[in-house]
Amino acid sequence: MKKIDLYSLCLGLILIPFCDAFGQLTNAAQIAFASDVSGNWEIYLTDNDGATTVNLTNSPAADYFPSWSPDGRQIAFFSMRDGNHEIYIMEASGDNPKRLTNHPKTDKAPAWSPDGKRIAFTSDRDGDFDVYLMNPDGSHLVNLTDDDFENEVPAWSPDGKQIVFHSKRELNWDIYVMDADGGNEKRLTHHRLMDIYPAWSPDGKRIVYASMNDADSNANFDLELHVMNPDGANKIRLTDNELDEAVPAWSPDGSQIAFQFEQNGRWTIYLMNADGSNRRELINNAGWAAQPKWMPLAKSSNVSVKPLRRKVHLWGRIKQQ
Ligand SMILES: [Ca+2]
Ligand SMILES: [Ca+2]
Ligand SMILES: [Ca+2]
Ligand SMILES: [Ca+2]
Repeated sequence: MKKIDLYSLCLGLILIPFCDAFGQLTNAAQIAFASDVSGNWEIYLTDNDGATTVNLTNSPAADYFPSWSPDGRQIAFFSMRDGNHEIYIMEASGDNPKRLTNHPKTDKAPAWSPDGKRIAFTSDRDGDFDVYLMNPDGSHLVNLTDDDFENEVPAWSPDGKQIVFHSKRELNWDIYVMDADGGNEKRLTHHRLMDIYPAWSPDGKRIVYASMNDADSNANFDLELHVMNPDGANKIRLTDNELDEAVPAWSPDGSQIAFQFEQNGRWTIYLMNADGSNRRELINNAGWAAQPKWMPLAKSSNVSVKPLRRKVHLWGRIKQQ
């Protein structure tokens, strides 16, 4: 059966939010994200036009924040399925989920290292949120930011030598960078409002992040996406509107950025070129959609992600009716 026939079959069930078809995604430009459209948060996979979407987690508990392994074969995420937020990994098909952390405090925001050997994440197990590292089997846990501040949402430099994160100090959030062993910490933003969710470009030359706009005459204070050099120089604003943009992620070739965009009081997912042009909608479903992460390009030509017999959502098709 051809793919188009599957779509036709599912379109007959247009009032049902998903269709239990045997569809599969192409191997190109897959984007993982989190959404609560089914009634609870799940990790989904979609292709580069958002038309076909597959639920990878299918767990009644909340599942958030996908992070690809560098070979594209696995996805780390965090979930409430065991009673509190813990870090898990699963195959990119959604199979074989494994819990890596086991602690009553919150463990969240995993980020797989470029060499695949470590997972950075955020935990408040030592009293405030710090950036930790562990192996992909949960062993060799290290607290990299053992201080009295809130340090959250680590992201790796593409060479694996540095980690960028956001931290709340002096009552506002700014972007910081440190070596991957926790040393040599440097502050990259000095802006009096919020600077959050940094992500390093695949060529290592730029960091994209969300910054709260204090320039609007109406004092709207919304978030805009910016890019800067890894030393904090050459800051450029990429978006300009009165709604929030946040949680940016680079495409593996560095040409595009996926991000969350606020619409009607909820998050949707948009794409744009890395210079801010050609802005377009990827996911706008009946719920919230957030935390887009592009599948890595490296080695992915050998990877076959075919979540057969999982529920295929057709929001994009429904949206076009
Ligand atoms: Ca879930
Ligand atoms: Ca925990
Ligand atoms: Ca700031
Ligand atoms: Ca904005």
